[in-house]
Amino acid sequence: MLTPKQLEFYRENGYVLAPGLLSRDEAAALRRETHDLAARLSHHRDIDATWGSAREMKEAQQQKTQLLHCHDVQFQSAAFARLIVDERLTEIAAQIIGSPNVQLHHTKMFIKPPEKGSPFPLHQDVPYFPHDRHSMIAAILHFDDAPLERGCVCVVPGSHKRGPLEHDATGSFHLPPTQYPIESAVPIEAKAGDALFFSYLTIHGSGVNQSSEARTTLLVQMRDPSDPPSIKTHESRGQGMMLRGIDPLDVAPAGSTKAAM
Ligand SMILES: O=C(O)CCC(=O)C(=O)O
Repeated sequence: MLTPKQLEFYRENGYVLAPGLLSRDEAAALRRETHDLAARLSHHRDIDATWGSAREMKEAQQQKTQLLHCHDVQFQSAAFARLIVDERLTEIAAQIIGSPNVQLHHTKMFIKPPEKGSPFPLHQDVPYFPHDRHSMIAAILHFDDAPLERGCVCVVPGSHKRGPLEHDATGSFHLPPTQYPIESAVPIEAKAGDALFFSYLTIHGSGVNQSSEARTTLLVQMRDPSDPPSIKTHESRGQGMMLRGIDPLDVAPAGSTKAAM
């Protein structure tokens, strides 16, 4: 649970780090799970998800970077299915969202490989999946230590109060890097087991992993189930799963109940 002070920090800044949400042993086990999954998937397809804009920027600096990725990992391994309903995660999500009910939007694992882990230009998540009441938050669970040189997540404190901003929609949505350089954001260095929570309105991104170790994370995107999507977009297989509480909107109309089988 967050303390009232941590919750107040979140309301002011649009993010909060929950140190040691998982033990280091749990983080190490989930790291193995993530890397095993990446190895399994890589046999069959290219799982590099480097943003087009990040690729162009790095190519201009003659640097080839990589970002190993998979969406909705709870369908790939039960360890992730257990993790996303873990009360240590969902209690904090409920506190931040301000609802006893927490619904999954999607999950995604990222491995930024050593020395060449791709950056994320600064952006908000809202253009990808806007919702009417902006209840959407992300929790980034760290399975490795993530100091600045490993490409830790960086945020612009208080930017969630600015509402949705105009993004460049060529390729991936991001803010103009000249106006919003990554260096203008605050690095949130984290330890394995820490979880970073932030609003989908908070400007965030991350730099290149220049270290000799991978940066491994799982991002869990969650919302209040009574906050409807503003447009039909970014739908995925796991969307709508209840991680905590109930879905008050998913009630079958009278007379539509199927006969018991
Ligand atoms: O993992 C990171 O460094 C940032 C991820 C991110 O910004 C996103 O998926 O929207």
